[in-house]
Amino acid sequence: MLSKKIEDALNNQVKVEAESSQIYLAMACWAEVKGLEGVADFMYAQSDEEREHMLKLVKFINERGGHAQISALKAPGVTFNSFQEMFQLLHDHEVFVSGSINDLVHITLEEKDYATHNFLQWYVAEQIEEEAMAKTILDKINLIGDDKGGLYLFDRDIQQITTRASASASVAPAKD
Ligand code: OFO
Repeated sequence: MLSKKIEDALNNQVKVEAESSQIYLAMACWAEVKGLEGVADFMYAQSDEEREHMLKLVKFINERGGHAQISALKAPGVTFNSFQEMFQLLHDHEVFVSGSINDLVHITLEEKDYATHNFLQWYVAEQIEEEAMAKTILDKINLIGDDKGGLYLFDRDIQQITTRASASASVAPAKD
C-alpha cells in the first residue's frame, strides 16, 4: 500500500514522463519537416519509450492501491534554432529527469517504502543509459556544427542507433 506522500510523488513522475514523451514527439515533428528522417525516427522512438516509462508507473501506482492521475501537460517547444540546440535540450531534459528520479528515490527512503524503492531502481539504471546516450549524441553534433554534409551523415548514423536500440529491445528479456 502506498502512502499518500509516495502516491503523490509517483504521480508527479507520471507527469514528468508524459511531458518527456510530448517534448520528444515535438522534436520528431520538427526534424521530420526539416527533412532529417533519421533524427525524426530517433525522436519518435524516444517519445514511445517515455510513454512506456509513464505507463509502467501508472500500472505500479494502481496495483499498489493508489490511483494514477492523468493530468494536463505543459506544451513543449515546437521549433528550434538548430539541431545542436535541439540535442542540447534533449540532454538537459534527461539530466532534469534523472534529478527528478533521484528526488523520488530519496522520498522512498524517508518513508521506508522499500517496495517502491526497489521498483525505482529500473528508472535509475535507465537514466544512466539515457544520459550517456544523450551526451554521446550531443558531443557528435557539437563537432558537426552547421556543416550540411556532416549533418547528412549524422542523420544516417543516428538511424543505426535507433535500429540497434529497437533490435536489442525486441531480443532482450522484458525490462520489468
Ligand atoms: Fe523516462 O527516461 Fe528519459 O527521460
